Amino acid sequence: MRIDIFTIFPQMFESPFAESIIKRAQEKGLVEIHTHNIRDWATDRHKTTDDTPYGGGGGMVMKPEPIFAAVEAIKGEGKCPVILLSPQGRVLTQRVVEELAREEWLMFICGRYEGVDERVREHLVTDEISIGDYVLSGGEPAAIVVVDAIVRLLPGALGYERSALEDSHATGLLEGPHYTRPLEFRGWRVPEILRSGHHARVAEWRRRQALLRTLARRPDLLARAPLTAEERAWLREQGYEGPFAAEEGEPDGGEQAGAAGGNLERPRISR
Ligand code: 9D3
Repeated sequence: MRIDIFTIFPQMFESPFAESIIKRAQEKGLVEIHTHNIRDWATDRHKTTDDTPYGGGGGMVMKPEPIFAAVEAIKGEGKCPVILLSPQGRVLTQRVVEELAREEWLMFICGRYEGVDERVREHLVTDEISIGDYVLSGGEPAAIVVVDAIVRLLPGALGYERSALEDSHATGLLEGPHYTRPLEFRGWRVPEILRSGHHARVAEWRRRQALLRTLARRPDLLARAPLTAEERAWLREQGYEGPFAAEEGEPDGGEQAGAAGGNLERPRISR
């Protein structure tokens, strides 16, 4: 995969991309990441990338010419999604990440100030993504988040780390507790079941812990998680009163699947 990022702060990407999984994925040739300074395509003496908004109202807007010039110079006759990171974009989910991870070439434009000239959105951008409902100072931290989530899904990117298939968001549930040595720390002991050696019972305990934690913290996820009939019944006993998704093989929606989230498909397993 090739990723091009357009920004007025290319240095913001240096250390995040020079560590851990993203670093190794680049070394292995799984992804090639290029950052471009939009300012390099500004043509005036002061390398201006922003200007005051027509109609007034304070703040600054990113000018269209340097952004078009930068993206067109790199794109050439090629074709690829051109994604604007913006608070008005569709909200990033693991499903969106999986969709983007299937592309061969992606471009990201990072906005700053109050936003970018609308003609960039209308005539250059093919997709717009937000990473959630909170205010960032620009698109750069969002681009780092999106690239991180994509790169770890590229085949071969995860070494001995847990596979992407086991991700909590692939099971549709939060993860339960994890423990390592020492067996006793400040008087707090590791649950006995984990030392029992009964693999099936350990697996069942972990699944129950995941269900309990999801019920306590993110009950909205239970509406979409793939759950067995037994698990649903058990969750009802634990006090869950919300909807469930269809079971494997069931014709449709179970009891009003997705009514809470509006997302009717269950989380996809990536290959
Ligand atoms: C002061 C201007 N804001 C009114 C509240 C609008 C605004 C414009 C630009 C707010 C934030 C930004 C900069 N943010 C991004 O470019 C951004 C972002 C975000 O703020 N939250 C979540 N995802 C993203 S993706 C890009």
